[in-house]
Amino acid sequence: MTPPHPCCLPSAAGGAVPPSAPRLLLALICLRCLRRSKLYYFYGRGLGESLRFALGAAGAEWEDVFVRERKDMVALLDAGELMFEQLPLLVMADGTKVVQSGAIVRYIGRAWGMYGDGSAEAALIDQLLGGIGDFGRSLLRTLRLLPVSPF
Ligand SMILES: N[C@@H](CCC(=O)N[C@@H](CS)C(=O)NCC(=O)O)C(=O)O
Repeated sequence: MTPPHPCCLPSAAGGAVPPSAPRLLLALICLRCLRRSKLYYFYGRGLGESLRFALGAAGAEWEDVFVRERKDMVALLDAGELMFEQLPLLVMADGTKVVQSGAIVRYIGRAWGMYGDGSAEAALIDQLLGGIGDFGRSLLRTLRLLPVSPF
């Protein structure tokens, strides 16, 4: 995982464009960052990791933007970037913004032609994603990292 560029910090201006003049200048001269999609998530694997795998499998160029401090999350919230006030958030180089990890992974699949050929194959992929999600949650319950159902 590469460390984020200083110009990739989330901001009240909409995440991709930092508000202060020095940062704005940095973003303008940082072509590497401008050309890349950005995945905003907390500093950890969590719901971001499967998206990183998907972006990696797609051969995408992206920047991990780690939200490390409360003020960075507040800046994203205040900018109205988070439809459900949660991360992850994917901001594509063309400006497309997607939240909800399931929607993001499917978006990546469609955008990079990895979502099968036709609705039957897409349904097969959806079933696999659903099953993998269930397996992950069972594992977390076994490790007592998620509450166990009383039933
Ligand atoms: N259904 C959402 C869940 C997202 C979610 O729970 N995000 C957590 C981090 S893993 C979050 O942003 N928590 C901050 C908060 O709720 O204030 C998804 O799959 O993206």
